[in-house]
Amino acid sequence: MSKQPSNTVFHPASAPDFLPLPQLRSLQLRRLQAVVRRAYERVELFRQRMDARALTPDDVQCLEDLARLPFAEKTDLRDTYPFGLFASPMKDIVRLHASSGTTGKPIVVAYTQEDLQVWTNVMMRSLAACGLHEGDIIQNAYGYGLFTGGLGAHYGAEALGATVIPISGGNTQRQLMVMKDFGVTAICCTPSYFLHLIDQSQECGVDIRKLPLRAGVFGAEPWTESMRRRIEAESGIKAYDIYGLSEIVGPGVAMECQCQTGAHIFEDYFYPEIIDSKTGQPVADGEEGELVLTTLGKQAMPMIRYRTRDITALKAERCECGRTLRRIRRIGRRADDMFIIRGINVYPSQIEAALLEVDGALPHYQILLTREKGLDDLEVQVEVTPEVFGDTVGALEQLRQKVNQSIESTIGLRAKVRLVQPRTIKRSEGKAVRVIDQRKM
Ligand code: DLL
Repeated sequence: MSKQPSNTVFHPASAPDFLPLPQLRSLQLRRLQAVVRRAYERVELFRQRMDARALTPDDVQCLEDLARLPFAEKTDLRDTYPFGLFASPMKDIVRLHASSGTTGKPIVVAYTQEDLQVWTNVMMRSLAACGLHEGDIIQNAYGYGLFTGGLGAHYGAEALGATVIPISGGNTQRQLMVMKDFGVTAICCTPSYFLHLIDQSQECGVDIRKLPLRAGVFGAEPWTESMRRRIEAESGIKAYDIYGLSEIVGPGVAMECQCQTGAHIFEDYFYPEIIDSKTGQPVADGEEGELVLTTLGKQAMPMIRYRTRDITALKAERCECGRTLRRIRRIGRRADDMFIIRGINVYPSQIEAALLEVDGALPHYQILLTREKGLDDLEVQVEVTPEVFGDTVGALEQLRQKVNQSIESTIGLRAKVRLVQPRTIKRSEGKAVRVIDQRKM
């Protein structure tokens, strides 16, 4: 079967993507005023921070006034764990998701019915933006569960009228069988997992280029233009970038259109700013900095000026597709030490916390990230006390297993654990080098 050209007829759900700018800006202002009021009236942390600056919701008279409000950060979610930032009573909250915190505890995010509708709407518009529509068969290989990827893409695809295969992540052979046998036309997963599928397809005797698959909706981790070129050349599909984060909604904060020149932010629901991550001041137009997002339609957990730590730049110039929504440049790095492996966010501090749980392990460790056949591997090297090292092989193996379990129960991923003698890991004179990332993009 030959690959169908992508549909360039716009889906009716995409109408807000094309709002004339004056209309979009006034909608944003109305929504901003409402969300600031909601956060101020219902969330202690926002109220206290605004009071400390002698600000009230009435001080937001124009979009520029947003810059006067205080930032919110990941640590705020940790400090108010689990439900301290909720602006709705539990009876109105219909869904919880969670994502990695900076230490052992996850961060929890909440949705009302209305929030789920907004999320479904932006995900539907995301899929429509890359030319998907009714009749498409979408293999959703994002993980279902606390991670927002699976259910986010699922609801959006159903609302679009596409056929969803909720296969979730993993089980590569089954993924390839389903892709071939069910006539899948689009896939949602992390870009690295798709590379793995490409690698394995040859061994499984499947030629993806000959399948009807024509689009991939790839995100949840950084990837590069060269990775896009490789994916497209080796599979014959179009690879699109989707961006999002749990704290704001999940996937569907921004999505590339068929021009593939940066992801359009769904600005009617998420207001972007770019700041210098050291000073907190806005950067000049088009300059690189940290993306800060404000939710304009969130009920259960409004976020005002949330510092994403993702480094990008805003492109204000009009895209050829005609969307009035600004675009973000591809996110290549973060302002903190979080890394993403197999779509899971991990902070070195989580691994450190897991190590410190185990007697005999020392807080000297290094994390090695590698990629083989498109699949990420995580190795943790950790020093152990001289007593343990002098002990029997059995005792050492037992300790290795304990460390392994502790890491797995903290980050939800299995790591390769290597126990090493004290003072093996190179000490740094400045900041310890915790992560060595040898993955090639
Ligand atoms: O990764 C939501 C998502 C699911 C996005 C599926 C796209 C597709 P979190 O687990 O909270 O949420 O992780 C959010 O992942 O702050 C970025 O650092 C990174 N990230 C997400 N999408 C991209 C992307 C989901 N397209 C964190 N490019 C974010 C680069 C991305 N980094």
